[in-house]
Amino acid sequence: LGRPFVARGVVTEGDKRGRDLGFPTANVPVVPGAAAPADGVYAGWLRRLDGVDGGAKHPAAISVGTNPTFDGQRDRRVEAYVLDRTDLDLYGVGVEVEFVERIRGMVRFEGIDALMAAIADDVERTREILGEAEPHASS
Ligand code: FMN
Repeated sequence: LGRPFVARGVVTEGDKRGRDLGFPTANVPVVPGAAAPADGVYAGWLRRLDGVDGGAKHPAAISVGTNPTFDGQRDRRVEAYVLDRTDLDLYGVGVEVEFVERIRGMVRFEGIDALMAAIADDVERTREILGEAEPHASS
C-alpha cells in the first residue's frame, strides 16, 4: 500500500455508446475476484503497454461500475476516457490504468443529457486534479 492503485488488462469493445456520447472509453474488464477500486469516477492516467508511444501517461477520467444509467449491463468495468482523444483506438491493446483521486460515486441518471453533463464536469475536475499531481510525462 502507499502506491497508487493500478488496473491492467486488454481493452475490449464496450457497447459502443461512448462514441455517440462524445466520450469514447477504453474498456478494461475487471476480472472477477481481482482487486478493483470501489464503483465511482476517478481521475488518473492511462498508459499503453505495447510500447507504441513509449509508455506515455495519458490523462484520463475513469469510470468503475456497471453503468447503471443503462439497463441490462451486468458486468463491472473499468472505463477510461482519455482527455481530448476521441480518435484513440485501443481495442486489443494492453493498458495500465492508474487511479489518482476519487471524484464521485456512480449515479443512475434519468437520461443521457444528465450523464453527459456529469461526465463533462468530471473531465474538468480531472484536469484540475492531474494538473496538481505529478508532472506530465511527454504525451
Ligand atoms: N455511467 C453511469 O451510468 N453513471 C455514471 O455516473 C457514469 N459516470 C461516468 C463518468 C465518466 C468520466 C465516464 C468516462 C463514464 C461514466 N459512465 C457512467 C459510463 C458511461 O455510461 C459509459 O462510458 C457509456 O455508456 C459508454 O459505454 P460503452 O463504452 O460500453 O460504449
